[in-house]
Amino acid sequence: MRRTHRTLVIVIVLAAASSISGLGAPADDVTFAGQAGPPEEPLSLWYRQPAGQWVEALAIGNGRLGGMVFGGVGQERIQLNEDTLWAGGPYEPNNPEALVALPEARRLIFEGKYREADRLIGSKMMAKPLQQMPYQLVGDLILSFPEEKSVKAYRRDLDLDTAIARVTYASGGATFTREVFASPVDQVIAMRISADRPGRVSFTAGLWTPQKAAVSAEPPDTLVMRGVNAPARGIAGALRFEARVRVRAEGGEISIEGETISARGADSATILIAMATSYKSFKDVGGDPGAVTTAQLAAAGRKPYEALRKDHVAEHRRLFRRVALDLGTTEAARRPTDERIREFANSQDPQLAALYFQFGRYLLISSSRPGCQPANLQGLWNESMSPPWDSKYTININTEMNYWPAEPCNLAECVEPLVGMVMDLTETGARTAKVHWGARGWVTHHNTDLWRAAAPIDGPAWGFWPTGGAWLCQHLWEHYAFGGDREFLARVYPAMKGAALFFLDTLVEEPAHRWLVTCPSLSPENPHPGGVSVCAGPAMDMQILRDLFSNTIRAAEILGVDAALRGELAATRARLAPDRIGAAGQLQEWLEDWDMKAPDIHHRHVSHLYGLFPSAQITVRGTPDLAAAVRKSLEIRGDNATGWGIGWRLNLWARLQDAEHAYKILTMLIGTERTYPNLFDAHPPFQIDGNFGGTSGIAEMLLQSHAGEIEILPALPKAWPKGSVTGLRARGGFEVDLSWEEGRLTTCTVRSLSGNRCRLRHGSASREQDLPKGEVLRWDGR
Ligand code: FUC
Repeated sequence: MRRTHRTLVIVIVLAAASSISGLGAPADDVTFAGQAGPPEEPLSLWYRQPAGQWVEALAIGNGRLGGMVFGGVGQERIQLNEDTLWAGGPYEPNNPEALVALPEARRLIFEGKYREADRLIGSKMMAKPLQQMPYQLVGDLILSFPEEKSVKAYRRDLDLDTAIARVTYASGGATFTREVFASPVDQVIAMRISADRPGRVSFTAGLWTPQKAAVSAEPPDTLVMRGVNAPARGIAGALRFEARVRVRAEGGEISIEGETISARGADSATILIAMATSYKSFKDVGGDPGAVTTAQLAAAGRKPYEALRKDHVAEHRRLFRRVALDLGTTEAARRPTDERIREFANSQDPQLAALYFQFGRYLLISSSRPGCQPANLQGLWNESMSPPWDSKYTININTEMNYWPAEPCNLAECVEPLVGMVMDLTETGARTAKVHWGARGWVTHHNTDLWRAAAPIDGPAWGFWPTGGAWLCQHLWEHYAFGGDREFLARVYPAMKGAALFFLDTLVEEPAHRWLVTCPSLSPENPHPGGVSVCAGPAMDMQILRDLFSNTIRAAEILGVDAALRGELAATRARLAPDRIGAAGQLQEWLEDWDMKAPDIHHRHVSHLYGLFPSAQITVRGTPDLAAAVRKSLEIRGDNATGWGIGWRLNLWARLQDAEHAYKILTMLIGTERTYPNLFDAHPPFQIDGNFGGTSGIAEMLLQSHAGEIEILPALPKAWPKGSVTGLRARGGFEVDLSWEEGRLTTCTVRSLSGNRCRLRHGSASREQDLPKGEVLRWDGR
């Protein structure tokens, strides 16, 4: 549905779009007239003005290549990323001094001398260098268009169903359209610039980068940027990279001027961008980015634009269309996305929640396809040489949160890059386990990077946490729990076993109860009343290890291996410190009842609540006392937090099955404080985990499957009285479609993918039956 153009005139003077080009581009100083209506596809982000800031630009990606599309009229900027362009090269961060200090650090902690322990750990037991390598950018493609004084009906949008960003406007009697997408099929970013009148397409294309690189033109139609990556923290850059841009015009002329290419008087033009680095693996940088980009550009160049577009859309839809969500729609849905975000908390706009949900799925498809790097703190999209927290992998919550929606939201193959990273870490983390802890198996602390560094970084308050790898292993098990792929389990079992062996070797007995605990460790980033974070046996570690040991035992049983190890793991599991309820009725974060005395009781992390979500050790029906303690802890902590902190709270309230509280948290997430105009999550600054936590949380409100049964509409808020969802996945190998009216289930359809017994619950009603593979069960919840 297109809104008829109104005569109302809005005037927006844009800030100069960019000061970086040096391409003689006119700054956008354009009058915007004649309001554009919404795009036809309701799953679109759209705006009536170009992006002024990076967090207004629209993200495209094929898992490996990323682009941020600004949509300026006089100047288009497409900020470019390639997911292996990080600083540094293969390096060894392990510190041989660490192991010598380990017994003393443990003694100090068990004697309650936490500050002394912190000092010792800080001086002797951290990685060298103390920080890892940052993720960086390729640069910008800048297109300078002829000067425009005034344009009409300007609109830019991102259609989530086609994964195509678009800019349209009218000027001088012609309507101009730009389309841009990152093709997972042809491994290029493709852009088409067209006008509905012949001969009207003219522009100059150039490349800019802050990297050490040179741009040159290769006749007749190609720009090439060749560079080397940056050093960081004393580690030399070891990568070469190349970006190649080809401009093709239909009609008109193409010419090369210096390091730019111009199209003049064309009917339309197609721009193809290929990018690659010499990265082959965390220990091999011997790739040939020139050969790769040349071949990719040649292959893509042989296909007509329409064929590139068609293949891209089909591949995107193969994943994207597996899940459809309808929460109802209102007039608000016809407004531009930035306005809707501003008003979400006070408007009736259920479709924005559905859009946010699908945007999270879109982001995962766009930043984490098989064969690529996993989604980092910013997914794939980064415009800085020194981004916040280096845009790495923070494993004490952020990386895991990125992957929470993958299995339930039917994007299981998007986990593959994470699995690949875990398998790499079994190698680098084995060195760290040996050098830092004198242990078998492998370990990863709270961060890693492209080079899979596994040693503790930053400082003891953040980095001295040995449980990161164990948490990542949860995703290996969940992939099996949802998909039932025995071959996959056999492939990843060595990683689970190795993670478990590390803890068999490093758990120590604490003096008070003789429980087995991690030490030194910490409850992620939260200082306790001892004034520092380092401690023994925080609740989160114990919960993660219960999962790791249980999953490893189950996997070994399924695969019929390691009988003796199973026994050892079960015996050790039984001796881990249990979850405990403190004097305030809260779930204790530490071995001691410190929660109410901790310096920051509203801390953003809620690590000890891992047991409720993402784990299933605590459930509302199975362990009601512990679930009540989690609720108490959440109340004490408060609702407000960083973007991901709110995302985690959303999932927790959904698991507590408190629909209205979950919804309240969702309104905090989808509001201007935690969501930028382009729907990116605001920590702030931009961090993508909150997007994924939000998508996962909405799924958890509609369907849960962690407690041995599929629970339908466990946390449906009043704001969504009528709706439907298709294609959600449940553990045990099921795909579920639901619809509801007046807040009550009308139909539920369960498809069996693995032939397991199916247990359903809706409120107090339940149903249980065998469901052979391929068969479908329909239930109305009564
Ligand atoms: C953890 C969090 C911070 C931030 C960083 C990337 O350290 O505590 O809030 O998200 O990761």
